[in-house]
Amino acid sequence: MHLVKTMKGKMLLTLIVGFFITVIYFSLPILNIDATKEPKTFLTHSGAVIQTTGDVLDPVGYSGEPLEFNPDKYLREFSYGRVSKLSDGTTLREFTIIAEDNKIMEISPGVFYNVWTFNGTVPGPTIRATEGDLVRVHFINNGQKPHTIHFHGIHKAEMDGVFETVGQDGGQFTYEFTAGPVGVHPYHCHVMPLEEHISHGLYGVYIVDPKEGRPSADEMVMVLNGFDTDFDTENNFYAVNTIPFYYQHHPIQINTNELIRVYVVNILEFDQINNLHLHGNLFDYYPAGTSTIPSMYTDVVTFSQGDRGIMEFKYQYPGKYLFHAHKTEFAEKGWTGIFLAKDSGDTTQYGEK
Ligand SMILES: [Cu+2]
Repeated sequence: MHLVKTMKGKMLLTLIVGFFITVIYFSLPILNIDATKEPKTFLTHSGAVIQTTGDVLDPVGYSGEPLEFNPDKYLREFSYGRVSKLSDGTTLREFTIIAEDNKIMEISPGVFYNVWTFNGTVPGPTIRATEGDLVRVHFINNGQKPHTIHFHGIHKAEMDGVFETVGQDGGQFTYEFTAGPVGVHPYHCHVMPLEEHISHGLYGVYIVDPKEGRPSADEMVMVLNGFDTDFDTENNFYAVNTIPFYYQHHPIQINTNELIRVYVVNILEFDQINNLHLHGNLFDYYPAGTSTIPSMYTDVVTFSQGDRGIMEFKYQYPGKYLFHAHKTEFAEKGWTGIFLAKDSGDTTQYGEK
Protein backbone atom coordinates (compact mmCIF):
# COMPACT_ATOMS: atom_id res chain seq x y z
CA MET A 1 0.00 0.00 0.00
CA HIS A 2 2.87 2.28 0.77
CA LEU A 3 4.09 1.80 -2.81
CA VAL A 4 1.00 3.28 -4.56
CA LYS A 5 1.05 6.30 -2.31
CA THR A 6 4.24 7.59 -3.88
CA MET A 7 4.42 9.16 -7.36
CA LYS A 8 7.05 6.63 -8.38
CA GLY A 9 4.80 3.79 -7.17
CA LYS A 10 1.82 5.04 -9.20
CA MET A 11 3.90 5.17 -12.38
CA LEU A 12 5.17 1.66 -11.77
CA LEU A 13 1.63 0.36 -11.21
CA THR A 14 0.44 2.04 -14.42
CA LEU A 15 3.30 0.39 -16.34
CA ILE A 16 2.52 -3.05 -14.88
CA VAL A 17 -1.22 -2.79 -15.65
CA GLY A 18 -0.48 -1.49 -19.17
CA PHE A 19 1.93 -4.35 -19.78
CA PHE A 20 -0.67 -6.99 -18.85
CA ILE A 21 -3.41 -5.36 -20.97
CA THR A 22 -1.02 -5.35 -23.96
CA VAL A 23 -0.07 -9.02 -23.41
CA ILE A 24 -3.74 -10.10 -23.15
CA TYR A 25 -4.75 -8.07 -26.25
CA PHE A 26 -2.09 -9.60 -28.47
CA SER A 27 -2.63 -13.10 -27.04
CA LEU A 28 -6.29 -13.28 -28.12
CA PRO A 29 -5.64 -14.32 -31.75
CA ILE A 30 -2.86 -16.72 -30.69
CA LEU A 31 -5.12 -18.35 -28.12
CA ASN A 32 -7.79 -18.55 -30.86
CA ILE A 33 -10.35 -16.70 -28.76
CA ASP A 34 -13.00 -15.86 -31.32
CA ALA A 35 -14.17 -12.28 -30.93
CA THR A 36 -17.18 -13.04 -33.18
CA LYS A 37 -18.78 -14.97 -30.32
CA GLU A 38 -19.28 -11.66 -28.54
CA PRO A 39 -22.06 -9.35 -29.69
CA LYS A 40 -20.39 -7.61 -32.60
CA THR A 41 -20.27 -3.95 -33.44
CA PHE A 42 -20.24 -2.77 -37.04
CA LEU A 43 -18.56 0.50 -37.89
CA THR A 44 -20.21 1.55 -41.15
CA HIS A 45 -18.48 3.72 -43.69
CA SER A 46 -20.92 6.49 -42.83
CA GLY A 47 -19.36 6.42 -39.37
CA ALA A 48 -22.39 4.92 -37.64
CA VAL A 49 -21.70 2.30 -35.00
CA ILE A 50 -24.22 -0.54 -35.21
CA GLN A 51 -24.75 -3.49 -32.91
CA THR A 52 -25.35 -6.71 -34.84
CA THR A 53 -28.58 -8.62 -34.54
CA GLY A 54 -26.81 -11.72 -33.31
CA ASP A 55 -23.74 -13.90 -33.30
CA VAL A 56 -21.91 -14.89 -36.41
CA LEU A 57 -21.42 -18.64 -36.69
CA ASP A 58 -17.98 -19.85 -35.83
CA PRO A 59 -16.80 -22.23 -38.58
CA VAL A 60 -14.47 -23.93 -36.10
CA GLY A 61 -16.52 -26.74 -34.59
CA TYR A 62 -19.37 -26.36 -37.09
CA SER A 63 -21.08 -29.74 -37.17
CA GLY A 64 -22.89 -29.60 -40.55
CA GLU A 65 -21.57 -30.09 -44.05
CA PRO A 66 -20.32 -26.86 -45.67
CA LEU A 67 -22.70 -25.59 -48.37
CA GLU A 68 -21.79 -26.43 -51.94
CA PHE A 69 -22.11 -23.73 -54.57
CA ASN A 70 -21.47 -24.25 -58.26
CA PRO A 71 -20.88 -20.98 -60.16
CA ASP A 72 -21.17 -22.84 -63.51
CA LYS A 73 -24.68 -23.95 -62.62
CA TYR A 74 -25.64 -20.56 -61.20
CA LEU A 75 -24.40 -18.71 -64.30
CA ARG A 76 -27.11 -19.92 -66.68
CA GLU A 77 -29.83 -21.07 -64.27
CA PHE A 78 -33.15 -19.21 -64.38
CA SER A 79 -36.15 -19.97 -62.21
CA TYR A 80 -39.47 -19.26 -63.93
CA GLY A 81 -41.55 -20.40 -60.94
CA ARG A 82 -44.63 -22.60 -60.79
CA VAL A 83 -46.76 -21.31 -63.64
CA SER A 84 -50.57 -21.15 -63.76
CA LYS A 85 -53.20 -18.95 -65.37
CA LEU A 86 -55.61 -16.66 -63.55
CA SER A 87 -59.24 -16.44 -64.77
CA ASP A 88 -58.46 -13.16 -66.56
CA GLY A 89 -55.65 -14.83 -68.50
CA THR A 90 -52.81 -13.34 -66.44
CA THR A 91 -49.84 -15.66 -65.93
CA LEU A 92 -49.16 -16.36 -62.25
CA ARG A 93 -45.60 -17.31 -61.30
CA GLU A 94 -45.14 -18.63 -57.77
CA PHE A 95 -41.79 -18.96 -56.08
CA THR A 96 -40.77 -20.23 -52.66
CA ILE A 97 -37.73 -18.58 -51.14
CA ILE A 98 -36.34 -19.76 -47.81
CA ALA A 99 -33.86 -17.70 -45.82
CA GLU A 100 -31.25 -19.32 -43.58
CA ASP A 101 -28.36 -17.81 -41.69
CA ASN A 102 -26.78 -20.83 -40.03
CA LYS A 103 -24.69 -22.34 -42.83
CA ILE A 104 -20.98 -22.34 -43.56
CA MET A 105 -19.45 -22.18 -47.03
CA GLU A 106 -15.85 -22.61 -48.14
CA ILE A 107 -15.67 -19.50 -50.26
CA SER A 108 -11.97 -19.94 -51.02
CA PRO A 109 -9.70 -22.92 -50.27
CA GLY A 110 -9.49 -23.12 -46.47
CA VAL A 111 -11.62 -20.02 -45.90
CA PHE A 112 -14.92 -20.90 -44.26
CA TYR A 113 -17.51 -18.20 -43.84
CA ASN A 114 -20.96 -17.98 -42.26
CA VAL A 115 -23.12 -17.30 -45.32
CA TRP A 116 -26.74 -16.19 -45.01
CA THR A 117 -28.69 -17.66 -47.91
CA PHE A 118 -31.86 -17.53 -49.97
CA ASN A 119 -32.64 -21.14 -51.00
CA GLY A 120 -29.23 -22.30 -49.85
CA THR A 121 -27.02 -20.33 -52.21
CA VAL A 122 -25.24 -16.98 -52.49
CA PRO A 123 -26.61 -15.34 -54.57
CA GLY A 124 -30.14 -16.72 -54.20
CA PRO A 125 -32.02 -18.08 -57.23
CA THR A 126 -32.40 -15.90 -60.33
CA ILE A 127 -36.13 -15.46 -60.63
CA ARG A 128 -37.60 -14.53 -63.95
CA ALA A 129 -40.98 -13.33 -65.20
CA THR A 130 -42.48 -11.53 -68.18
CA GLU A 131 -43.73 -7.97 -67.84
CA GLY A 132 -47.35 -8.05 -66.64
CA ASP A 133 -47.16 -11.49 -65.00
CA LEU A 134 -48.33 -11.76 -61.41
CA VAL A 135 -45.35 -12.73 -59.25
CA ARG A 136 -46.10 -14.40 -55.91
CA VAL A 137 -43.17 -15.19 -53.62
CA HIS A 138 -43.79 -17.39 -50.60
CA PHE A 139 -41.06 -16.31 -48.20
CA ILE A 140 -40.11 -18.47 -45.22
CA ASN A 141 -37.53 -17.29 -42.72
CA ASN A 142 -35.85 -20.38 -41.27
CA GLY A 143 -32.99 -18.27 -39.97
CA GLN A 144 -32.17 -17.24 -36.45
CA LYS A 145 -32.58 -13.53 -37.15
CA PRO A 146 -35.38 -11.49 -38.72
CA HIS A 147 -35.15 -11.13 -42.52
CA THR A 148 -37.18 -9.84 -45.46
CA ILE A 149 -37.01 -9.74 -49.24
CA HIS A 150 -36.95 -6.29 -50.78
CA PHE A 151 -37.45 -6.49 -54.54
CA HIS A 152 -36.44 -3.59 -56.75
CA GLY A 153 -39.21 -2.77 -59.22
CA ILE A 154 -42.70 -1.31 -59.02
CA HIS A 155 -45.09 -2.57 -56.33
CA LYS A 156 -47.29 -1.57 -53.39
CA ALA A 157 -45.64 -0.16 -50.26
CA GLU A 158 -46.56 -3.21 -48.16
CA MET A 159 -44.80 -5.46 -50.69
CA ASP A 160 -41.52 -3.56 -50.36
CA GLY A 161 -39.95 -5.86 -47.77
CA VAL A 162 -38.73 -3.13 -45.47
CA PHE A 163 -41.19 -2.45 -42.65
CA GLU A 164 -42.85 -5.90 -42.50
CA THR A 165 -39.96 -7.74 -40.87
CA VAL A 166 -40.38 -11.53 -41.02
CA GLY A 167 -39.49 -13.23 -37.74
CA GLN A 168 -36.93 -16.00 -37.34
CA ASP A 169 -37.64 -19.71 -36.84
CA GLY A 170 -40.32 -20.07 -39.49
CA GLY A 171 -41.85 -16.63 -39.98
CA GLN A 172 -43.66 -16.28 -43.31
CA PHE A 173 -44.73 -13.54 -45.68
CA THR A 174 -46.16 -13.60 -49.20
CA TYR A 175 -44.88 -10.94 -51.57
CA GLU A 176 -47.10 -10.30 -54.56
CA PHE A 177 -46.69 -7.81 -57.38
CA THR A 178 -47.05 -7.39 -61.11
CA ALA A 179 -43.73 -7.97 -62.88
CA GLY A 180 -42.27 -4.69 -64.05
CA PRO A 181 -40.59 -2.70 -65.29
CA VAL A 182 -38.68 -4.70 -67.91
CA GLY A 183 -35.06 -5.10 -66.87
CA VAL A 184 -32.66 -6.69 -64.43
CA HIS A 185 -33.24 -5.92 -60.78
CA PRO A 186 -31.68 -6.97 -57.50
CA TYR A 187 -33.56 -8.39 -54.56
CA HIS A 188 -32.11 -8.47 -51.08
CA CYS A 189 -32.92 -8.61 -47.39
CA HIS A 190 -33.67 -5.17 -45.97
CA VAL A 191 -33.32 -5.76 -42.22
CA MET A 192 -30.93 -3.54 -40.28
CA PRO A 193 -28.01 -3.49 -40.00
CA LEU A 194 -28.33 -3.76 -43.74
CA GLU A 195 -24.58 -4.00 -44.32
CA GLU A 196 -24.47 -7.17 -42.25
CA HIS A 197 -27.45 -8.84 -43.93
CA ILE A 198 -26.23 -8.06 -47.45
CA SER A 199 -22.55 -8.77 -46.89
CA HIS A 200 -23.39 -12.25 -45.60
CA GLY A 201 -25.18 -13.11 -48.84
CA LEU A 202 -28.92 -12.36 -48.70
CA TYR A 203 -29.38 -11.17 -52.28
CA GLY A 204 -30.26 -12.36 -55.76
CA VAL A 205 -31.37 -11.32 -59.23
CA TYR A 206 -34.89 -10.72 -60.57
CA ILE A 207 -35.27 -10.44 -64.36
CA VAL A 208 -38.36 -9.05 -66.08
CA ASP A 209 -38.53 -9.94 -69.77
CA PRO A 210 -40.34 -7.76 -72.30
CA LYS A 211 -43.60 -9.24 -73.60
CA GLU A 212 -42.19 -9.34 -77.11
CA GLY A 213 -39.06 -11.12 -75.80
CA ARG A 214 -35.46 -10.33 -76.65
CA PRO A 215 -33.39 -11.63 -79.58
CA SER A 216 -32.16 -15.16 -78.83
CA ALA A 217 -28.79 -15.22 -77.11
CA ASP A 218 -26.52 -17.21 -74.80
CA GLU A 219 -27.74 -15.65 -71.54
CA MET A 220 -26.00 -15.56 -68.20
CA VAL A 221 -26.09 -13.81 -64.83
CA MET A 222 -23.13 -12.20 -63.10
CA VAL A 223 -23.42 -10.88 -59.57
CA LEU A 224 -20.45 -8.82 -58.46
CA ASN A 225 -19.89 -9.53 -54.77
CA GLY A 226 -17.27 -9.94 -52.09
CA PHE A 227 -16.65 -11.19 -48.57
CA ASP A 228 -15.36 -9.47 -45.45
CA THR A 229 -14.03 -12.53 -43.67
CA ASP A 230 -12.34 -10.67 -40.80
CA PHE A 231 -15.21 -8.32 -39.96
CA ASP A 232 -13.40 -5.04 -40.40
CA THR A 233 -15.93 -3.73 -42.98
CA GLU A 234 -13.42 -4.16 -45.79
CA ASN A 235 -13.65 -7.02 -48.24
CA ASN A 236 -10.94 -9.65 -48.23
CA PHE A 237 -12.27 -11.44 -51.31
CA TYR A 238 -13.93 -10.15 -54.47
CA ALA A 239 -15.75 -12.23 -57.03
CA VAL A 240 -18.18 -12.57 -59.84
CA ASN A 241 -20.73 -15.12 -58.59
CA THR A 242 -19.24 -15.65 -55.15
CA ILE A 243 -16.15 -17.82 -55.68
CA PRO A 244 -12.97 -15.76 -56.26
CA PHE A 245 -11.18 -16.56 -59.57
CA TYR A 246 -13.72 -19.31 -60.35
CA TYR A 247 -14.24 -18.42 -64.02
CA GLN A 248 -10.50 -17.92 -64.47
CA HIS A 249 -9.97 -21.56 -63.53
CA HIS A 250 -13.20 -22.66 -65.27
CA PRO A 251 -13.52 -20.41 -68.35
CA ILE A 252 -17.05 -19.66 -69.54
CA GLN A 253 -17.44 -21.40 -72.89
CA ILE A 254 -19.13 -19.36 -75.62
CA ASN A 255 -19.28 -19.51 -79.41
CA THR A 256 -17.90 -16.97 -81.82
CA ASN A 257 -20.50 -14.83 -83.55
CA GLU A 258 -23.19 -15.89 -81.09
CA LEU A 259 -24.92 -13.07 -79.23
CA ILE A 260 -23.96 -13.13 -75.54
CA ARG A 261 -26.30 -11.38 -73.09
CA VAL A 262 -25.05 -10.87 -69.53
CA TYR A 263 -27.33 -9.66 -66.75
CA VAL A 264 -24.90 -7.93 -64.37
CA VAL A 265 -25.76 -6.81 -60.83
CA ASN A 266 -23.32 -5.12 -58.47
CA ILE A 267 -24.29 -5.94 -54.88
CA LEU A 268 -20.79 -5.42 -53.45
CA GLU A 269 -20.95 -4.15 -49.87
CA PHE A 270 -18.44 -1.78 -48.23
CA ASP A 271 -16.79 -0.49 -51.45
CA GLN A 272 -18.16 2.63 -53.09
CA ILE A 273 -17.64 1.52 -56.66
CA ASN A 274 -17.05 -1.58 -58.70
CA ASN A 275 -16.51 -1.99 -62.41
CA LEU A 276 -16.25 -4.51 -65.21
CA HIS A 277 -13.87 -4.56 -68.16
CA LEU A 278 -14.19 -6.90 -71.13
CA HIS A 279 -11.08 -7.80 -73.15
CA GLY A 280 -10.76 -7.92 -76.92
CA ASN A 281 -14.22 -6.56 -77.46
CA LEU A 282 -16.78 -3.87 -76.69
CA PHE A 283 -20.37 -4.33 -75.64
CA ASP A 284 -23.72 -2.61 -75.86
CA TYR A 285 -24.78 -1.58 -72.37
CA TYR A 286 -28.37 -1.11 -71.17
CA PRO A 287 -28.46 0.42 -67.64
CA ALA A 288 -30.95 -1.54 -65.49
CA GLY A 289 -32.00 -3.24 -68.74
CA THR A 290 -35.05 -0.97 -68.86
CA SER A 291 -34.55 0.38 -72.37
CA THR A 292 -34.15 -1.55 -75.59
CA ILE A 293 -31.75 1.12 -76.84
CA PRO A 294 -28.22 0.81 -75.43
CA SER A 295 -26.85 3.91 -73.73
CA MET A 296 -23.22 2.97 -74.31
CA TYR A 297 -20.91 1.03 -76.55
CA THR A 298 -17.92 0.50 -74.31
CA ASP A 299 -15.50 -1.96 -72.74
CA VAL A 300 -15.73 -0.68 -69.14
CA VAL A 301 -18.84 -0.06 -67.09
CA THR A 302 -18.81 1.34 -63.55
CA PHE A 303 -21.33 0.49 -60.84
CA SER A 304 -22.27 1.82 -57.46
CA GLN A 305 -23.92 -0.66 -55.08
CA GLY A 306 -27.28 -1.76 -56.51
CA ASP A 307 -26.41 -0.63 -60.04
CA ARG A 308 -27.02 -3.20 -62.71
CA GLY A 309 -27.53 -3.58 -66.41
CA ILE A 310 -27.46 -5.80 -69.47
CA MET A 311 -24.37 -6.30 -71.62
CA GLU A 312 -24.62 -7.64 -75.17
CA PHE A 313 -21.71 -8.63 -77.39
CA LYS A 314 -20.35 -11.19 -79.82
CA TYR A 315 -16.78 -12.40 -80.21
CA GLN A 316 -15.57 -12.45 -83.77
CA TYR A 317 -12.29 -14.26 -83.10
CA PRO A 318 -11.86 -17.50 -81.13
CA GLY A 319 -9.66 -17.61 -78.04
CA LYS A 320 -9.42 -16.73 -74.39
CA TYR A 321 -10.55 -13.30 -73.26
CA LEU A 322 -10.32 -11.93 -69.73
CA PHE A 323 -13.09 -10.03 -68.03
CA HIS A 324 -12.41 -8.46 -64.67
CA ALA A 325 -12.75 -5.44 -62.42
CA HIS A 326 -10.62 -2.67 -63.86
CA LYS A 327 -10.21 -1.69 -60.23
CA THR A 328 -6.98 -3.64 -59.97
CA GLU A 329 -7.21 -4.48 -56.28
CA PHE A 330 -10.57 -6.22 -56.80
CA ALA A 331 -9.22 -8.14 -59.82
CA GLU A 332 -6.24 -9.35 -57.84
CA LYS A 333 -8.42 -10.44 -54.94
CA GLY A 334 -10.64 -12.65 -57.06
CA TRP A 335 -12.84 -10.62 -59.40
CA THR A 336 -11.39 -12.07 -62.60
CA GLY A 337 -12.74 -14.52 -65.17
CA ILE A 338 -12.23 -15.76 -68.71
CA PHE A 339 -14.49 -16.25 -71.71
CA LEU A 340 -13.31 -19.07 -73.95
CA ALA A 341 -14.72 -18.30 -77.41
CA LYS A 342 -14.83 -21.40 -79.58
CA ASP A 343 -14.97 -21.14 -83.33
CA SER A 344 -18.58 -21.75 -84.27
CA GLY A 345 -17.84 -21.69 -87.99
CA ASP A 346 -20.33 -18.84 -88.30
CA THR A 347 -18.60 -16.10 -90.27
CA THR A 348 -21.30 -13.46 -89.76
CA GLN A 349 -19.64 -10.20 -88.85
CA TYR A 350 -20.28 -8.45 -85.57
CA GLY A 351 -23.18 -6.06 -85.79
CA GLU A 352 -25.30 -8.24 -88.07
CA LYS A 353 -27.60 -9.47 -85.34
CU1 LIG B 1 -31.69 -10.32 -43.25
